[in-house]
Amino acid sequence: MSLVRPMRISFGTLTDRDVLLVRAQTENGTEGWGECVAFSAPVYSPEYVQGCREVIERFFAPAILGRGEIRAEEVSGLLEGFLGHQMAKATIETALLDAQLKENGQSFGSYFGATRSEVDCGVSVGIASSIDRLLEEVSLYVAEGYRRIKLKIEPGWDVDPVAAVRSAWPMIPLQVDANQAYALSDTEHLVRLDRFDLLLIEQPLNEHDLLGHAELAKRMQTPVCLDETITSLADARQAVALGAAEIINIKPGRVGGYLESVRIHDFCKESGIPVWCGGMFETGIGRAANVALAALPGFILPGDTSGSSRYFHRDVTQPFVLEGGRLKVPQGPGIGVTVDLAFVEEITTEVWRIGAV
Ligand code: NPG
Repeated sequence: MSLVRPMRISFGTLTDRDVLLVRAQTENGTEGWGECVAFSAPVYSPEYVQGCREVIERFFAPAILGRGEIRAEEVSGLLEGFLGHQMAKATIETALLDAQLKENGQSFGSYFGATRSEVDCGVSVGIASSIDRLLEEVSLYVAEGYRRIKLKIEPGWDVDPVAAVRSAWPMIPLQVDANQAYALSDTEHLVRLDRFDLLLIEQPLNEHDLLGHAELAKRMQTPVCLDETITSLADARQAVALGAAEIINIKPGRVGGYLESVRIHDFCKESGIPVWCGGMFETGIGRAANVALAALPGFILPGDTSGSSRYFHRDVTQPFVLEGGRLKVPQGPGIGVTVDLAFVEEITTEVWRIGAV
């Protein structure tokens, strides 16, 4: 699906998304959907669409099928022997959870422990061709009612664009995301961002550089938030213990699913670490589940849970539309949104059938 507004960041420009969807069916014929957040190329994480497809078909499906009805809660244990591949694992777990909750008549939000019926929404803005263009784009989002703006930064595109946005909107909640584009030796430069009253700086350094993030966190006033580094609850515990993460972006695909996301949320809530829900340009399928997760009490910062119109001309579910800068948490069973099967079929390029379907 092609993106309405492409996103340029330090590792390239994303103009479209090749979306891998898993449609699971229980013995009773109930269907569940899972959306894989991997991109076509392994640029954000080592996972990519065709790799996820392969690992699911070759390893995960055989480990799960043939065991009778298994519960979504058992998926991570059954797949534990296979290393990594969190996004592919999350896809399977989510599809099974959707089917399971549909059979029980329970929504994702109620199952996760959501305490809100709507969530505050933020939007992520890519690197623009000029500061004027950036201001134009941000003003569109502000007019749409977004409650927080996130600007992508990289060396050469940081202090000036942030200063321009801050001076145009002195009060707007603002944060920046570097997607690992800096080194610890850039600390003095990054400290110049402190005067813009930012909510956070996200993943400034390499994903493996926990000690670097801990050092930077000591030297910057702006809170350091981790994204790519956190692929599990264990990572979150370590990062918090080291002082490398003062805030965590929870992306369910990156951490192996919604169940691990809830565990990370619970740990962070107990530890006084704010969390927010990240985005991976999900269609309405993944977005519905993200919005449900973002309704948990520890998600105190607005997420990258933008309206469908930020991403696609037409969504594969009913579109998510912002009202007063918020999205409503779906209340129906499972993900709580209906998949437009005819449209999905129309845009499908490949289908794999696994098991007795
Ligand atoms: O709103 O879904 C969204 C996208 C939010 O910026 C976003 N995603 O690093 O968090 C990120 C990021 C991203 C952008 C990741 C482009 C990979 C490529």
